[in-house]
Amino acid sequence: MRWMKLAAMMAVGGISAVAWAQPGKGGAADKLTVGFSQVGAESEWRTAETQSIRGEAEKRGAELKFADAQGKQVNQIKSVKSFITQRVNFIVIAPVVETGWEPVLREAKAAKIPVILVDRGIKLSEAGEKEDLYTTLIASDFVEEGRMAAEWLAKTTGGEARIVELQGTTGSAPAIDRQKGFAEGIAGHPGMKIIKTQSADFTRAKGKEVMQSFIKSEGKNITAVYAHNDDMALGAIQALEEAGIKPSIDVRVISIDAVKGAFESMVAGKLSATVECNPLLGPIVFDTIERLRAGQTVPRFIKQTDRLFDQKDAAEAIKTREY
Ligand code: GZL
Repeated sequence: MRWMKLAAMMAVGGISAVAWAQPGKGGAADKLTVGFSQVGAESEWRTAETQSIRGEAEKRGAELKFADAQGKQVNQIKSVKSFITQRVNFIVIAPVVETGWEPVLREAKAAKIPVILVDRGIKLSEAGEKEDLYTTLIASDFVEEGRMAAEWLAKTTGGEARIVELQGTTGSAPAIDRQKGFAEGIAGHPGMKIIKTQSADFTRAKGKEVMQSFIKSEGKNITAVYAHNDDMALGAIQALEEAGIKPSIDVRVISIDAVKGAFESMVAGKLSATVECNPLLGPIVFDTIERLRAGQTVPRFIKQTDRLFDQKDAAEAIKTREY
């Protein structure tokens, strides 16, 4: 069929095209089937992303086979294998961790099913990098998000802060890169030190628990909290308040995601600032699929733009937030 021949002709390097046949019964007129392997439901952000992708599939009349991995890569790999067996047209993966993907991506490639990574990237071996194992990554730049958080904290503290850090899921791209970006951002400020850092797995409950342990060991020594997502920050705020410490006044709290709960907390004068990481990726995921089906090429990395919000602009911004 036309778009398949077009795709085959678009033999390009550097940017991605679907240069192989699409499985499924027949032409582009067939109902599009997409297998989506989702990390889980660990945060407000994750829920918003799932709703966006599900909603867009419905809007476009595509069949979405959805698999929630409950935070386990083994479940994601099982789901991807099942999508291959079911001969879906495209596979979309939000990879819970960066490594361990090459074997199953090779199976998808052998089955001629294009893979789109959404919201988190992966690390491939040198050989893997050359095998064109996924078509594109649609995500934010987490290193940039970490830098933005650090720069805001440096500016508002005059470069003096004793920081405790709540890391996201160990081995995940956002945890690795947000830690990297923040460290780079404070490197130029000798008065800014990370005095404790630990994973709280992107959840509110763990964020509270780890923050309680930080308060126990560091107490009044803490002047700032950097959380890799809002859910952990909101848990940390609960721990601060229960210890009689005023969030944002005694201890500044900065995080990433910019979910509704974060805005409510900033309006209440508790969370100090948050860097947006847009989870509403459904439209761009399906636009990208349509471009590939039409034989067009897409960039290897489709970067989402982010911005920082703090208490100054929270009351106004909350009125128009979509997630
Ligand atoms: C970011 C995403 C992260 C969010 C967390 O793209 O992978 O995972 O920042 C979520 O809230 O759990």
